[in-house]
Amino acid sequence: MAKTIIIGACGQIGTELVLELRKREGAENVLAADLRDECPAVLNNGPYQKMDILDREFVRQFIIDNEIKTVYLLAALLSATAEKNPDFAWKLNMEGLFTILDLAKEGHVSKIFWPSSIAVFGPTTPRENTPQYTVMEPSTVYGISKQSGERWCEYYFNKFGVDVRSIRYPGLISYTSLPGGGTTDYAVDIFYQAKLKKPFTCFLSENTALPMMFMEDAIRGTLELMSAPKESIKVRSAYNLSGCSFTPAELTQEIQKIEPSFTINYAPDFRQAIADSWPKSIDDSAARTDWGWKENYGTTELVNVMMENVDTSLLIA
Ligand code: NAD
Ligand code: AKB
Repeated sequence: MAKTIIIGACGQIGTELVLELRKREGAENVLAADLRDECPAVLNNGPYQKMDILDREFVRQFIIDNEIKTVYLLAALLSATAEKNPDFAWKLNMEGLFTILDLAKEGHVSKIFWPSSIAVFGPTTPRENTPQYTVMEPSTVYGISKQSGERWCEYYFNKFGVDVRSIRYPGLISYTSLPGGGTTDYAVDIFYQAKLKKPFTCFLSENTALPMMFMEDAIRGTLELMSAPKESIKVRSAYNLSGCSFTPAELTQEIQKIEPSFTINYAPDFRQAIADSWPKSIDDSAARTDWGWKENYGTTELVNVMMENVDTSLLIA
């Protein structure tokens, strides 16, 4: 079995992606790598390597020496954190991508997954049912880095035949690890407060609709895209992918069906402007046609599974 590495493995997506890949490919074949000295206990069932994606020479040598053939590059600053440190966000979100694309161009790596985001869209994009191909003028440094990354992925595929695949993830909702600094994080944080039976203060206004997805759907979609035959992948920038779409008020109503005493108040901050520049819902017909994407979780299913599984001890871990 050829080896696979997940760089940025200790984050919200990485944790669940590593666990699922280890189930499928065997724990010893799936390397988790991240900046941290040690990985979280949940990833102790397989190999871990401390790695800074910005250390180009170390990353190159490690991947070549270990004959790693598939790379999932997840390390990045997300939208809210990136706005606080735009120079570093640009550096982190772009330099690592070139390191991995170049390894594939030179023939060391055979397949890459690099995630894009709904942040590639901007205030001039049609916001309802946002098409795969449309106006894209992102207004955040995060969105600019994801849009540029998409263009470079497509370029490396067209010029050098690099097999790089990507998804424009919506906001991802999960309970295994906490989110890492995005504009959609409220839709995870809210469940911890509901479970603690505390009121929740939302940093977005009540009618802000955003595309969202339960993590299990996102991981399954990612692995379906990665195992699809090369010929069926028609989009080499990144695929739109839709799960569900809701506002904070709608999410609250669903939570109140399970926890009737739950209350929310609204104190929009700088993240409101970011959310206002993003789509409300996504047209993902290209992913459905090309490689058979279909979501399993709507808003009600997502709320049920989150309320059942959120473990508030993660907040102090
Ligand atoms: P996260 O912030 O939870 O995790 C990122 C991980 O990368 C962290 O464990 C961090 O320690 C690690 N990291 C940071 N700098 C690093 C470096 N220099 N070298 C190695 N590791 C480093 O992020 P996430 O939510 O898991 O997102 C992963 C990817 O998916 C990102 O590219 C993000 O833009 C994209 N994405 C996420 C979402 C979402 O809702 N979570 C939505 C759209 C796109
Ligand atoms: C964020 O809010 O930054 C991420 C994303 C949608 O890319 N969750």
